[in-house]
Amino acid sequence: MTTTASNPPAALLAAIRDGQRFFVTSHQRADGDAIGSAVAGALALRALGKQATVVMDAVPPSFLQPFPDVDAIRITPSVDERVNAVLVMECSNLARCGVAGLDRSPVINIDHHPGNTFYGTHNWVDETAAACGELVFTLIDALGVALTPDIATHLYLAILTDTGSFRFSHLTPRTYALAGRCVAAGADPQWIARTHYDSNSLARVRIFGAVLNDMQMHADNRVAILSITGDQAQRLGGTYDDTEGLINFPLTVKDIQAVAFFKESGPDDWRVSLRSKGAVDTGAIAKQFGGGGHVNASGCGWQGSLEAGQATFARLLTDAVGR
Ligand SMILES: [Mn+2]
Repeated sequence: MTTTASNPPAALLAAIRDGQRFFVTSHQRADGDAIGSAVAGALALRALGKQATVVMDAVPPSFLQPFPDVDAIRITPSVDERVNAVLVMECSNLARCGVAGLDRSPVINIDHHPGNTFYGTHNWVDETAAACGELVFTLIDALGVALTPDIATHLYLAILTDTGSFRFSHLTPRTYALAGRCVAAGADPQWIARTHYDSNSLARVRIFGAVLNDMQMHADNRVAILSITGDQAQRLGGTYDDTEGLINFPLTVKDIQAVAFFKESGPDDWRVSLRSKGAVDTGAIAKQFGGGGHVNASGCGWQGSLEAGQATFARLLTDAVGR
């Protein structure tokens, strides 16, 4: 395991040092690493006396809005201006940012995702980083920018959320050292965690309760099938947005190896999300129905009754988890 991530390429650093006007962006459906990396990067550029505007395609989710300077993000489907460079954080390809016109300017690609397509004029991709925020931290050090409480807050947010609160892979002594430096510079771990995580709406909690209560179990409790209709979500005071992350919850049960979640998208028309642990391949199942994804996370459509869909996916997932 490496304990030190790579350093930014010299040409990338020079492009930043020599430039005056920048856009900074990240991926659609922004998460803590996307916002933390982008805003920390922009704040650091401004500390160097440069102009830096964060541009994104949509307003960030409510639990990210209280973080410093998030209200200054320019929300737009496209940009016309040319700038000296666009810093693209956390995007394995440029289309993922959802803002058109950024490729009018030189692109600086900073990412830690496998499968990055090296679409930038300058590319810095390091899969050993636990968060893109780790790379941004290294970049800020290389630029000689001192951590302010606001920059530290965003870098800590990026690291905290992309590591699943220090639970996932790629955690190294370096991750903790950087988090420690954020706290020393004024990031408040309790405020950041509470603001990000304790943000559920009442409707979301009620929807989780109702869907989990109706969960069907198969294969000796190793396969779980969930479902919800638009009417149900509405009756509980929410929308499908409130089901974000719900599918991962059954996997916190030790014995459950695979989960399917049906969401009604029309009469006899369902969106099916699949999740699994270990080698249980949900991607191969999704592919049979014209969908796709990875081994542990995939999705597809189902045309037919809910009952028939539940039976079909219960059988396929039971086969997948094995006897
Ligand atoms: Mn990330």
